[in-house]
Amino acid sequence: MKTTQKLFIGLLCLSAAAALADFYHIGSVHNGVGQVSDNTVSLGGRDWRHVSSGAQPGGIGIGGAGTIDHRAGFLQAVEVRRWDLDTDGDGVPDELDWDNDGDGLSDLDEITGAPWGGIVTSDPNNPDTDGDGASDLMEAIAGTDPTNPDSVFKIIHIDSDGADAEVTWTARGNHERMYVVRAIDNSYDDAPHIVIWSNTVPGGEAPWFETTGTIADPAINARFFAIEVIRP
Ligand SMILES: [Ca+2]
Ligand SMILES: [Ca+2]
Ligand SMILES: [Ca+2]
Ligand SMILES: [Ca+2]
Repeated sequence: MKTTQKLFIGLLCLSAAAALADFYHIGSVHNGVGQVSDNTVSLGGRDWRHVSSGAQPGGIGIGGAGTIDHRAGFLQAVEVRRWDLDTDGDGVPDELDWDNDGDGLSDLDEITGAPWGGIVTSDPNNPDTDGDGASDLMEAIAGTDPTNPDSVFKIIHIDSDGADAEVTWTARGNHERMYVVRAIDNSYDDAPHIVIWSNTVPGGEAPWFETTGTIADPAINARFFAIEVIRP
């Protein structure tokens, strides 16, 4: 937790410097603990407000070389031009929102790309960075690329293979995800809920291990299929 807080503080310090350079949307990454001041400050013909963090490490510490480091209070000096910006419209301004776009992934996870092992990063102000219909959180769970609209979890083929029905979907190989294939006989009255197969899928190449999964369903009735992906 301390590591996370320190990272936020570093970002806010950068934001304070950026404010002097006529920066509009600053400090949009926050730990969600602080508060916005009621006091407005006019600077350069614009209004700014202070944002504080309630979870910063406080007090005075001793540095590695025996120097004294002040750790408390400096965040009070951060001034924010767009204190009222609320990307996802949930009533919590971005400065205090741990998840600006409301996609279920924290701002920190999105700007570091931690859910994807740092291979790519997603946009903390866009719930579906690549616009493929799968939210950034869904792509994190499925292990697909949030910046590539061609990389998305879906059924791509249902066909007959002799007497069997063959179902194929886009999968993450290397046994990194669990897939559950569900089916139900020809009916519009219920969602597919009968589990007919579940396992991991091998194959693919690093870093994405993109491949396909295929199962053959020997049932003789017409069926609807659904695939579920589980991130261990
Ligand atoms: Ca988010
Ligand atoms: Ca996002
Ligand atoms: Ca997407
Ligand atoms: Ca994608």
